[in-house]
Amino acid sequence: MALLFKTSAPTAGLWREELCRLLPGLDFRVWPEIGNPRDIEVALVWHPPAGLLKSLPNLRLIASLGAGVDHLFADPELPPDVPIMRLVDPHMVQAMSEYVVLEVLRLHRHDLAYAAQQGAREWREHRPQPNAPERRVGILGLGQFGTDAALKLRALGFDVGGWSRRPKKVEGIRCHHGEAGLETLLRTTEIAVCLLPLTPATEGILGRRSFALMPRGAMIVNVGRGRHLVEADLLEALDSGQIGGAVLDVFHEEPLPPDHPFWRHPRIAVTPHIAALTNPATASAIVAGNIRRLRRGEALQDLVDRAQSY
Ligand code: OXD
Repeated sequence: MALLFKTSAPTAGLWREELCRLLPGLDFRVWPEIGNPRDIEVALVWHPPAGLLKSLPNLRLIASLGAGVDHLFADPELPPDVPIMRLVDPHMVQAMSEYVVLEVLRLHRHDLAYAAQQGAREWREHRPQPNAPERRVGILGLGQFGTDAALKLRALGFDVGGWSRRPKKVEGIRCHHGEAGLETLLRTTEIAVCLLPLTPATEGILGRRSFALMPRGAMIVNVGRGRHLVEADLLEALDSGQIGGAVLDVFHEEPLPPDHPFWRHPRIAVTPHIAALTNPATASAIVAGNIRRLRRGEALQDLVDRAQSY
């Protein structure tokens, strides 16, 4: 069986080593050295060029190199009948929660303002400083990532609410769903964390309308996708004071262009899409598990629901 690997990250060597150890005899090919396209049965990819997957006539599994699969749905020629798996790796869930907890704490404790003050050698307290139980955090997206982050914030004492498209129950978390639920959550959210998948229904969800529903001075953390956020609306809401600060890990254009206003904005913190990096050492076992199931004709795990685009 041949597997085609494609990403711009320099991880091909690590993946080859791990997957060939777990699946002896695997024919591991790295794009663009495809060889005979008829040999490829599995594509393990991140942002494949449009049309690449369609050009592999015997493809039986498309595996995303990350948790998100929007990069696959961006291909207008995505083969309609090949199963797609997303990476659901507990290592990434843990990494994402570390990032979310860190950034929520930074916003909660006025850390962006104190960092700016240090640069200006300014000694000034920001008040009020609520304690965690008085701070309402809203998690948009209660999948594996959102639920884990919500529970870890709850364990720190925050008052945590969450929103999902369909009804969900998470112990200790105020759970909301649907359009009306989103409005209710936003009205009570001082720090919103976006952990949603990017779909036509969630694109632009962090925009003027949502910002207006949130209490004045509310803050946001975006670890979903750049296109969840309407960038011009955020700048406007920061200028007006409706939004008090933002931590952004994902952007419309990545890398973020050097002249982008977010780089120098005093109330925006930028990180380069590192919230939860794929770890070949742990993720390879998950991909290998599905390849074994594929070989044995068993049901595959972590499959994407094409109708929902995630
Ligand atoms: C992912 C990502 O989807 O890193 O895994 O964005």
